[in-house]
Amino acid sequence: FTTDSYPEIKRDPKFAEITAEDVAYFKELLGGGGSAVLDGVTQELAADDVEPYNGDWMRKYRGHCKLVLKPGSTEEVSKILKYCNDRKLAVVPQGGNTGLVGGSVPVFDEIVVSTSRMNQVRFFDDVSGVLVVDAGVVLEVADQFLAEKGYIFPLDLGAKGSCHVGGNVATNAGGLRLLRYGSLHGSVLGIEAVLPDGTILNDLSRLRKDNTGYDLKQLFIGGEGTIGMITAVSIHCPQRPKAVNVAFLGVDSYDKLLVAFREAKAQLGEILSAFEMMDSPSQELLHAVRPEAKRPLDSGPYPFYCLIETSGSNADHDAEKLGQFLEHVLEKEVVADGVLAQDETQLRALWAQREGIPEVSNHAGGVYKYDVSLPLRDLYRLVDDTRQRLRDAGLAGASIDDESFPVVDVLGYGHMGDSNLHLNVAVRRYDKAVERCLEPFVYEWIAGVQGSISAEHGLGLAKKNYIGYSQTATKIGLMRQLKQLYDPNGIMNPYKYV
Ligand code: FAD
Ligand code: 2HG
Ligand code: ZN
Repeated sequence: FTTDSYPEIKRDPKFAEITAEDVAYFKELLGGGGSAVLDGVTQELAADDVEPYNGDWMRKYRGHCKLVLKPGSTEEVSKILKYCNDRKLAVVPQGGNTGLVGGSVPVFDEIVVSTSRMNQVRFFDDVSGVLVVDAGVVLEVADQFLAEKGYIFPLDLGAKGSCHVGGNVATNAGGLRLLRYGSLHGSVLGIEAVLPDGTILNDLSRLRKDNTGYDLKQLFIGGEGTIGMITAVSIHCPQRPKAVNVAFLGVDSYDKLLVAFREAKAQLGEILSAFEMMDSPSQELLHAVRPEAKRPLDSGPYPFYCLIETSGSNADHDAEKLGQFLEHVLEKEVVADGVLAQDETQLRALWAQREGIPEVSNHAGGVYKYDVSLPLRDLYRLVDDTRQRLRDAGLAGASIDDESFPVVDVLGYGHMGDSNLHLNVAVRRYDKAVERCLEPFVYEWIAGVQGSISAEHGLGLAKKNYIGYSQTATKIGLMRQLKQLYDPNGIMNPYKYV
């Protein structure tokens, strides 16, 4: 871990410390499977048992919580939050703990309230496609349930095997097919949430249209656990496409990639379901870490690659369209080489070229991640400028094998179809000099082109000091007022962005 402690953040003395009486209350409430208590409070579990809840996926942020609570129902969440609010005990809601901005783990000794035991499908209607699930249902489990009914969850991402639907909604996750299925702000129909004082907000609407006043659920979508805990979600799910086709292309320049994207929209229109971009450093790192993986193209390497997916209802028609598109862009020399997946195994292998990048990005020791929205034309320039800046500062070399530099390489990839770049600076160790070189440089750069410092991962702890680069003082002021309204004691996910 880079951050065992946060010298710049002080524990707020208004929060109480957990006592043996508190633990006794929670044990009484939750019984056997519901509470895990760290050695030192009741001597029940060793520190190791709490460790996974204290550390994040990147091994970058680390808290010191002593208590993890696993309620099994909304009523239990309500009792927990009411008790914590009365006692002024701080709380961190946690789903699958796959978040990438340090929002899902405590900073000090906040109590983790995990949704892992709230994992039931509550309702599904196979005419409307409306699904209602507990917040702790794993995304992939929800999608498999839907697959059996001929439907698909309108969100997919690399962490699907671990992340929870509640966590997805709390972060307003975007993922690999936002281009097709839109944002959760559109597909989520309703939520059930518990407010810090224990009030249960039952807004589990199953209606697509409902214009009766302020749409309060939207505040919880992307709220990152700062105003309440989501306990269930109602979501509109589309029919599962019968035909899915994937192409993987090598491209000689970013300008040509822009042309390829425009052509894909023009020629594949209604069946286009993903347009993902990967640069050469991200692919080289992937193959350096996984030498057994076969490269999709016989030619190359190319400075850029893209993965194009189509989803439709007629396999022959879609394959023909994608084939014609590929022929066209090859003939016009927009792309240099390309391959079409011939079966499910190849399709998965092509997706692995893209989905595997986050996992290899911190292989050498660590990674600085920037998840940003930028105007498409400027998107890759940020990667070039960042790489140059690190080289000029003597922090990055010309080759990933040169171990005398802290930086391994600068990777650019992401959801190009949504103008969402993932800038990853892979490092051998977390290093203050690298961090100072990157921040606020990256955020200033983004603000300079009117981009957003967080496209889909949220702000959490990582970006709490930088929100002003993307939001006006007026909006930040309103956010603070809303936080005060919903959570006057400030117990929900403190020290994070608001
Ligand atoms: P956690 O990490 O547990 O929590 C995330 C935040 O939500 C925290 O602030 C937490 O306090 C809050 N929270 C969690 N549950 C609740 C709840 N029930 N009520 C209120 N607040 C809650 N993200 C994308 O957007 N697109 C991607 O393509 C994508 N790909 C990823 C790939 C990998 C390999 C990994 C590791 C992560 C990826 N992510 C992506 C980031 C992450 O998976 C998503 O943000 C995910 O939605 C988080 O869900 P979770 O259950 O793990 O939430
Ligand atoms: C993805 O699109 C995720 O793969 C993760 O959003 C991006 O790790 C990252 O930077
Ligand atoms: Zn992403």
